[in-house]
Amino acid sequence: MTVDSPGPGTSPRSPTGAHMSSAREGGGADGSRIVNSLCGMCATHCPIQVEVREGRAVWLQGNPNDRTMGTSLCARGAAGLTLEDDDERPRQPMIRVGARGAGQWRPVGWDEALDYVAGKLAEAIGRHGSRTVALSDRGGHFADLTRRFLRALGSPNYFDHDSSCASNAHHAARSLFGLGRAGLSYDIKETRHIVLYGRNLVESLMVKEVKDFIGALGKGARCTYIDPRVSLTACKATRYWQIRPATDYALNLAIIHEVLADGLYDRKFVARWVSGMDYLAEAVRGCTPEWQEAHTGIPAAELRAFVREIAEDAPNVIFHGGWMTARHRQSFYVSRTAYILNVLMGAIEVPGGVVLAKGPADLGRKGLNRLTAGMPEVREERVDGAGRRLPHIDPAAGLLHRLFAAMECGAPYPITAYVAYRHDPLTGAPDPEAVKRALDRLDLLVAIDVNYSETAWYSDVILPETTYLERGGIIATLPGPKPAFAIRDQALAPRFDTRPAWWIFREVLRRLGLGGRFDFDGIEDIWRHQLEGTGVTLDDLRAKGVVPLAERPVLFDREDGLRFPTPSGTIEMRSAVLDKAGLPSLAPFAAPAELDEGEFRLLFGRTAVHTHGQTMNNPLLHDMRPDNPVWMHPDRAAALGIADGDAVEISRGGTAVVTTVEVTPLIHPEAVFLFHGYGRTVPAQTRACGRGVADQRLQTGMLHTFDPAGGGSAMTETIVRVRRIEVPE
Ligand SMILES: Nc1nc2c(c(=O)[nH]1)N[C@H]1C(S)=C(S)[C@@H](COP(=O)(O)OP(=O)(O)OC[C@H]3O[C@@H](n4cnc5c(=O)[nH]c(N)nc54)[C@H](O)[C@@H]3O)O[C@H]1N2
Ligand SMILES: Nc1nc2c(c(=O)[nH]1)N[C@H]1C(S)=C(S)[C@@H](COP(=O)(O)OP(=O)(O)OC[C@H]3O[C@@H](n4cnc5c(=O)[nH]c(N)nc54)[C@H](O)[C@@H]3O)O[C@H]1N2
Ligand code: SF4
Ligand SMILES: [Mo]
Repeated sequence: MTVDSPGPGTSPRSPTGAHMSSAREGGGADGSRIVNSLCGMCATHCPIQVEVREGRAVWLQGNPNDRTMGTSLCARGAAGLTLEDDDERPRQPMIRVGARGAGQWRPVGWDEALDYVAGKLAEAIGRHGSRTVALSDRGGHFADLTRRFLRALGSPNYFDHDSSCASNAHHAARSLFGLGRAGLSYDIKETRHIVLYGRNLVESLMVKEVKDFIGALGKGARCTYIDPRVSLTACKATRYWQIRPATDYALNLAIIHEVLADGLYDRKFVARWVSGMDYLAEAVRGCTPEWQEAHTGIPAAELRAFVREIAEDAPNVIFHGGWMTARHRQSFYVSRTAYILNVLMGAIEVPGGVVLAKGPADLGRKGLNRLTAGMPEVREERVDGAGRRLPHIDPAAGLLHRLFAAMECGAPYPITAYVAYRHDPLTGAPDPEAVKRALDRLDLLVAIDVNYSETAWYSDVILPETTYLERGGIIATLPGPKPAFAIRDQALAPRFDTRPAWWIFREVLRRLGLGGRFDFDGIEDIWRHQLEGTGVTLDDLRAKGVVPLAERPVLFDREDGLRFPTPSGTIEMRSAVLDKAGLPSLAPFAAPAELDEGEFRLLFGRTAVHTHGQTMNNPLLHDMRPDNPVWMHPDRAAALGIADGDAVEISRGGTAVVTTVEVTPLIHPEAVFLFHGYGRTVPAQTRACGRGVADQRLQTGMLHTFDPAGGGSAMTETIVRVRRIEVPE
């Protein structure tokens, strides 16, 4: 039997784990065994080891075969054990019986659930063609599987979550280098100075990156951290600027102005690789340190001192292009100018700077066989226009908010069936009521999730996936200066009547008569297909968990070895693709609107112990941080008669939420701040339901407000009002 192709009647966890063929023996003397896998508590997918005893996971740790990772895990990674033990998750397929969102369900077997889904899909495709089916997922390492499913169906409408995440940074990188965000990595370990714009990397974290960052600081590296809020990363920084929200672009234009005025840039690198320097000089004309001070609140003299300092540390410096990056209308240009500063510093393809990610082909090796290869090409235009009507938007990710717009108005063509896989748009997209209005137009909404997500609770069918510890996943390529293959192996038998996604997709396709387009027997069969010809064996990969494809980080020759796939082959200060889209490569800075007394800009971010909304009901993590009081500056609180701990109403238009207030100077006076993910509404999540408040619910009217150049939802343009309220004892 293959590892996790659960046949009919797969039983709950066998106390011996005896029916699992993936078990490698020889762990502890007590019969325990170690399974190498990938964490699933956030989308970073850190390499881990699972110690399994008598069919139960008893210990999780980082996989020390990955040297940077060592045995470390973050709090969320460790809480994989409590996810496993949690009964408050979907335990079998369910079909909705009441109104959407009413929470009335009929538990069904897999055959009935899959027949229902396939029947509805067949109807939708019969009426509108395959393109009427859309699917969104969390993107990243395993998206090759979901893309295969959509290709097999014949629909172009694959979306990842990125329009509410890294879309602006991704498109900024593409417009400059021709490479997406993932095509660039940061050599934080060796850097001498790292500049972070709201990139809260010790809290909004990836384990390896935190270790590199703390290690670099220990060796004397400097960190300049810029954020309207004192985050944990601000506390580690050597310089902190409490910038006025949504003004980082003015700051960057002024830094570039100084670098050009004082001739502090790497002339040799720029002459070899860069085009459009005249355009850049024109874009920063008049953007002096004094000019930016009026917008950002950062003293001109401090900016000048910073520029001198970082130029001394160049080229081993990093201006981080951001990840989530403050989500305002010009955050694309914040990212673009941060990337430009790396170029001016000559910090490209040098130790301690920005290093181009390498794939197997760059090392003269064969990469994984792609699951999408061999599938018929889908020529139909995407419903969001990405790549064609919107030439500057990457069609590999799409713009999810444009999908919802199309769903709602039926144009350019109808979307009538939608699968949310490993994705919870009712938490992750702004304005859930607006998203629901779009979802209400569907004939079929399916959620494939391990939790009762907000979207799952609103869907027609919930197909519960086995947890990451209970399933094998497709092999991933981890790109970077030292690329690697990594595997998620199955550690445990499923506790409940759940199935891995590859099995679900295959069974749906079979029912649609498309089984020939996904004819794998099991996950091992998929693994063997992926690895064929790569020179890496499945046994080796399972024994180590991660197999690097190079001995040490690879750096290309900066004279002749760099390739930038832009139209001109250069690093384009003026982007030909943006020109084609009719967008400026560097727009004039647009100052944020002044706010009234009582108005605040609503900012948000992550806490180190939760992943978005998905861990809110995790017993361990819920206890660590069960709710999210709103942060407010003491001066503003005093003016509004608000004291620490008071109950307040936060409102926008007709939407209002009630929470308590944390009065703190750690937040800029113009803003209030909430941790994201709270305010769950699913009653089946008894711990999290109703605890804390949801920032996305306050983002009313913002679903279709986005940065036109980067496509990212402009969520931090949300202005709210706050007032004190009396709560009855
Ligand atoms: N207002 C506001 N909106 C935001 C943000 C914010 O801070 N504020 N953050 C934005 C960012 S950066 C992002 S990345 C997005 C994230 O938005 P999402 O991608 O929707 O969030 P995730 O928490 O990563 O997980 C999505 C779903 O995957 C499920 N899941 C987890 N593991 C598995 C699994 O193994 N199998 C399956 N099938 N499902 C699984 C979870 O239960 C969850 O329901 O939200 C964005 N939206
Ligand atoms: N623990 C944990 N770690 C995670 C995740 C998680 O859910 N939990 N999610 C992962 C994901 S998907 C992502 S995208 C990353 C996100 O990682 P980051 O991009 O670091 O994102 P956030 O946590 O959203 O942090 C946003 C910060 O931006 C600040 N900010 C708001 N407005 C402005 C502004 O105008 N200018 C500046 N300079 N700063 C501003 C906010 O105050 C906040 O501190 O984290 C990843 N890591
Ligand atoms: S950062 Fe934490 S939760 Fe995310 S994959 Fe790594 S250990 Fe797991
Ligand atoms: Mo994200």
